[in-house]
Amino acid sequence: MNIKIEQRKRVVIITLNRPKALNALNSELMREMVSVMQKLDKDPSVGCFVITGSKKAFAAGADIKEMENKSYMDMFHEDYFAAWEAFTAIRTPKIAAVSGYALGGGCELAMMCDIIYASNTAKFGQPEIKLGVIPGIGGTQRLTKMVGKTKAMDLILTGRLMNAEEAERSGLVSRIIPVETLLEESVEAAAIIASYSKTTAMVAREAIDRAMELSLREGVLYERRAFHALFATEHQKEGMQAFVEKRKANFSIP
Ligand code: CO8
Repeated sequence: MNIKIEQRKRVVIITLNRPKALNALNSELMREMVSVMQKLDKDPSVGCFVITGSKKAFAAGADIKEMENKSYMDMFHEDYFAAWEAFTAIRTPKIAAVSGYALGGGCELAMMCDIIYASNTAKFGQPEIKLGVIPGIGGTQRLTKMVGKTKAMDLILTGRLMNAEEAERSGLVSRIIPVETLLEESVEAAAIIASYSKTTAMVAREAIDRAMELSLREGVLYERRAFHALFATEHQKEGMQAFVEKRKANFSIP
């Protein structure tokens, strides 16, 4: 296995584990990760994922050695890396806990998660231009939406790396956490998310993701309909009753 999986109560930690290749993302790793997460996505006891790497590297990109000798026809017929689409379709919330290098496909993997926490040592970049290619797992699109056109152009055209402070300032990263406590604090945040209704969290993240795609008017309508739909759940009843009765809500009901 190219990943390690650990469950802590309702949080599943997935650690990329190809240390000799700085966690470069090859096809095998991608298949393992997607298949494990697809199964756990359906498990009501799993409320949040934390995806992490090592101190030195979250992931130093797609595996250059695997790609090096491929032809256009190989890439096209394999639809190389299209399976990462299945990763984005996983509906359980996902936190990327990034330490060290998050480059190329590594930065793109972090951006396919819902939240990015970075350690003070994190370095983000899309240096594909140095290899004669461009980002291929959504980098030109997601980075542009997250940090804006001029910063995305700067990063992708120069191939330079961005430290954690700049990444937070640019809106790519939501918190910077000391490297020693990155995983623990990320798991704590994941446990908070996982303590709420999984249904509600799924609906919330879907609504936020719509903001990347829809006009404001359509997005607000989508949100309102999703809000209405939550009144069909026991979790809305429990959450509101608990508030009125001045007690903690119990979202472990099915
Ligand atoms: N792929 C394969 N192996 C890698 C990768 C990688 N992306 N990154 C590092 N490694 C390997 C090195 O080859 C080396 O292996 P070995 O010991 O066998 O020589 C080992 O990891 C350690 O790496 P370094 O010795 O280079 O370590 P340094 O600390 O000196 O440098 C860096 C660390 C700066 C991260 C450096 O390794 C580096 O620049 N790596 C490449 C970064 C990069 O260019 N990433 C983008 C990859 S392309 C990509 O992600 C495109 C995605 C789109 C594809 C989808 C198509 C549809």
